[in-house]
Amino acid sequence: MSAVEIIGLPQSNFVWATRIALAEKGVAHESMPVPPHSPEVLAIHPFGKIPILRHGSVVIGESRAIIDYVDRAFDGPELVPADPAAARHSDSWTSMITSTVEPLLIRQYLFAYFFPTGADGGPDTATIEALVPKMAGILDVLETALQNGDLGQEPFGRVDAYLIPILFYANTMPEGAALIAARPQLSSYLERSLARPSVQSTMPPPPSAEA
Ligand SMILES: N[C@@H](CCC(=O)N[C@@H](CS)C(=O)NCC(=O)O)C(=O)O
Repeated sequence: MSAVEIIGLPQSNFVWATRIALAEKGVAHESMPVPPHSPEVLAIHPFGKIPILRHGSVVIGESRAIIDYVDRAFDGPELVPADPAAARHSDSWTSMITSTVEPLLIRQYLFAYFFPTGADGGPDTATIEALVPKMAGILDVLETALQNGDLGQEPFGRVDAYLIPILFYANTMPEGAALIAARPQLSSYLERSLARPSVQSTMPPPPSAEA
C-alpha cells in the first residue's frame, strides 16, 4: 500500500480533522507540517489552503474531499454512513459545522486571541465580548443536537472529526471554556471524544500563528 501523507500544519483544525479520519480508519499516515500558501501547497490547491492528502498518485485538496476519499479508499469503520438518509444527515451537519460553527469559533473567536488587534497589543476584548452571545447560541444548538441524538452517536465519523478540533480549540480560551462547561452534553461529548485513540494520536503541538 502506498504511504499516505497529510500536508499542512497539524495545528490547523481542518488538517487535524483529516488526521482523525485517517486514524479512525486505522490508516497510518505521515504529517508534513507545511504552512498554507507554500509552493508545495499552491501546486495542488489553487487557493493555497491546507490540508492536502497525497496517497501514491492521488493528490487531493480540501478536507471534505480528503475525508471522503479516505472513507471510500480504505477498509475500516464508515465515516459517512452508506444509508442515503443517514448520509444526508451527516452531510447537513458537516456543512453546518464547516460553514457556521467553524467560522465563528475558530476564524473569529480563536483568531481574536491568536492575531490580537487590541490597542495594547493584546486581544480586542470588545470583539470577544460581542462574540460570546453568538457562540452561546451556536453551542446551544449543538447541546440540543447532542441531547436529541442528532450528534454524538457512535460510530464516530466525519461530523465528529470536524467538530472535535473546533471544540477543543474553543475550550482553550476562557469564554469558550466557560460556555462549554455550562453545557453538560457538550462537555461530556468533548471529554469522551478527546480520549479516543484517533484524537490522542493526532493531537497537535501548541497552536502557531501561522495556522
Ligand atoms: N475549505 C478548506 C478550508 C481549509 C482552510 O481554511 N485551511 C486554513 C488553515 S486552518 C488555510 O489554509 N488558511 C489559509 C487561507 O485561508 O488562505 C478545507 O476544508 O480544506
